[in-house]
Amino acid sequence: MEKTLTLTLMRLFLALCLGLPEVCGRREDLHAEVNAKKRPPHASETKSGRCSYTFIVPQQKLKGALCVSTAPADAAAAANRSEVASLRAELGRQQEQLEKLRAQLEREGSLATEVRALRKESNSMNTRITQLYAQLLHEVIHKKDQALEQRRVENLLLNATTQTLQVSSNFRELEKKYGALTSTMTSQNKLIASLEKQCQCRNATSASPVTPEPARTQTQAQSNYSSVAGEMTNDVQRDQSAPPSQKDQPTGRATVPAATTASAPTDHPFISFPITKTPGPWRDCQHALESGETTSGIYLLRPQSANRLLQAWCDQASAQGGWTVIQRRQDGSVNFFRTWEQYKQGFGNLDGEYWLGLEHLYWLTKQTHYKLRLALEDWQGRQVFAEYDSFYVEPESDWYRLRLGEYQGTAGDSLSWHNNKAFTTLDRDKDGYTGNCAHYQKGGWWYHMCAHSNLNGVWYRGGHYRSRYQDGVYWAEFHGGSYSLKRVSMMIKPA
Ligand SMILES: [Ca+2]
Repeated sequence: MEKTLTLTLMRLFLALCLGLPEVCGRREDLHAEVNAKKRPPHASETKSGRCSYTFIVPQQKLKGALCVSTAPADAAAAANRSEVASLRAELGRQQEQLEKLRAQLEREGSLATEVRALRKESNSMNTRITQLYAQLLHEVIHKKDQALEQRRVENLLLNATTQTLQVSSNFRELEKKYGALTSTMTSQNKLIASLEKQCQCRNATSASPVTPEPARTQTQAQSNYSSVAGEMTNDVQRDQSAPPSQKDQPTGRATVPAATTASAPTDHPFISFPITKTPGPWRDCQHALESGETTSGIYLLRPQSANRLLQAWCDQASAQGGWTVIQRRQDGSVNFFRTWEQYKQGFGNLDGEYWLGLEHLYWLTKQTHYKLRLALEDWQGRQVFAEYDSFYVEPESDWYRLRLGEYQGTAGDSLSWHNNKAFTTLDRDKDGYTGNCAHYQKGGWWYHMCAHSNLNGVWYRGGHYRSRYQDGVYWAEFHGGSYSLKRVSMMIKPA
């Protein structure tokens, strides 16, 4: 009886196992083993594998035979096995699918990382592109500016080139004109020289010869002026309108033999002066005045620290006296269109028209502080003056450059414009003009570009003159540049 119950319980357990495939899968072998070990041989065992139904009944005393049908249970087990197999296959498939999905997921994960990295890279690239764009923009603007600047410079260069060409063509034209004028002047000089020769021949043949202008001299001072018929030093500057007559000559002046005057033409002035008023020598005319020499005349001077004697006209009457005359014009008797060497040493007649000489001027004004006075007179007898409170000239190495102080006077200031200018003569061009001012103004002066005053110019008779150039003896502030003054003198005195 107990054996039967145990069997029933075993079957029930088996049925439960089959109902749960996973448990059953594992338990089946165990069940088989249990069956093999514990189940005693039984009559119903012969039909094992076929039982499929289990009935649980209350424990009671069985009477009669117990019949258990096993056939349906076997069929169910078989079905369960096939189901298990199919489930297993399904599980396998699902596991396989799961593996695939995992692999895919892994792939996608790495892909996502890659995408993120790419995105990051793209962002940085965008930033860089923005930067580069800004840089490019800046460069484009800068290049535009540069191009504009270049165009501007090119235009300037073009303008400058055009101007240069124009100036050079103008210069060439002027050069041509200058050449033509020079040749005209040369031919005129030649003509004048030949006319003078003809004139001299006629005078020699005539019974009563007229003393030629260059031959006149004075009793006190020997004339050193002569009309040397040189190319540039002839009488170009002489007033041609009316030659000086006998009445222009100072009274009491005797005509000396030609052997001592006209036959001895020289550029060196003031040589062998026979008589001076007093023994001297004086430092200057102020020194003579202070020593009691109160009459105007020729005095012998020796500037301090200068190993040279010179003579000059002392004006002891005008403006308290003591004036050393350094230049005088009054009758056009002396040619002032001279060379550098002549302006350096001086020329003319000490009691007439003369130029004291730049070298003398240098040594005189080196002694002390001098002032300059210019006395001017027009053809109506009107007299004016200009004074400069300081005056000296630099040495020859600096072309006797003019150094002038403050102006005062009644003539107007026509010399300050020449201050600090070098001296220029026909053969030494030191002026600020492209050509030589001395050629146009026909004198020697501290020319600038060219002159507001030209006291060494051509002495024209009568005031207003007609000439191609402003070459008269003029003081621009007094009657302008086309009026040639009658009397002019320049003199110096210690300030
Ligand atoms: Ca010049």
